[in-house]
Amino acid sequence: VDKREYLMVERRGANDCVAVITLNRPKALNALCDPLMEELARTLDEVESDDKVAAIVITGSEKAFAAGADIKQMQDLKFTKCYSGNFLSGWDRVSRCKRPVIAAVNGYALGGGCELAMMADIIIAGENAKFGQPEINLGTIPGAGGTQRLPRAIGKSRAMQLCLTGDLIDAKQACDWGLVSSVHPPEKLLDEAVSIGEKIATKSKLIVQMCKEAINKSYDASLTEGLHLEKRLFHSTFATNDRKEGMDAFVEKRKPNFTDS
Ligand code: CO8
Repeated sequence: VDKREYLMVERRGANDCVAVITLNRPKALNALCDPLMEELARTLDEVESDDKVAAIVITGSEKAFAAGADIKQMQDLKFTKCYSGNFLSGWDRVSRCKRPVIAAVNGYALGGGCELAMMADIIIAGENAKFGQPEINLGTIPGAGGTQRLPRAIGKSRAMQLCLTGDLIDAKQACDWGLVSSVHPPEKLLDEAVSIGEKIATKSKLIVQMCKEAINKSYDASLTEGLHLEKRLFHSTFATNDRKEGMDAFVEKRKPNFTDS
């Protein structure tokens, strides 16, 4: 395990194909301060440039995935500095990963923590997880996608209710509402995330990247635009060796041997 200032990095799964990044700022329940987010961004640059890595897991502790942006860091911040310094502009690095990102959420995922989880491609939760956008209690609003990604995930009425009341929901509710894809005993959560990553690692990285790009487009494009991109990416798969290999292997009743090309 490579221990850094605010996080730990390790390789898990067959052939070290899954990079696990564990947020590690226990004294502040993994509150997201600028140096932590900068370290996360640098770490993502690093793991993404490693060809062995097919998927990335981001997790926290059993008590907290992340309890939000660092309130102490924001306490005395003024509008002028926020605006002119473009506060939080680099926080969306996770949403720009080319490899699939799985957020494994135990404990609190609040405010910026919930937003960080929503930047991942897949969220799975421990039974003890709690999600919410409590910014309203602090006299502010979500600033890293909560007002945009949450309604897309769970619908307008539920997102409004969470953001306007600041109420938290538990893992079961989050799963029923479609924010997370599955719920697990807390101690088994990381293994489950790694095994999803391992399964993805058996596919072609190139085609996985295209599929992820197409699905993410559904988040912010019109249906016509999204369908157009999907069709173009689908067509593009026919320019790859892996598409030919996948179909050959099916017809020859054998396992495909993808080369990410
Ligand atoms: N920021 C800074 N410190 C925090 C934060 C936080 N968000 N959350 C917890 N801490 C600190 C506490 O101050 C405490 O430190 P200390 O021991 O020095 O007093 C320590 O972590 C432990 O916390 P608690 O004693 O409060 O632990 P409890 O188990 O009693 O309570 C809670 C846990 C319920 C999670 C509680 O800590 C809490 O309510 N935290 C704040 C949750 C919150 O409001 N989050 C939203 C923050 S605002 C935000 O995220 C804005 C997003 C804007 C964009 C962000 C871009 C990503």
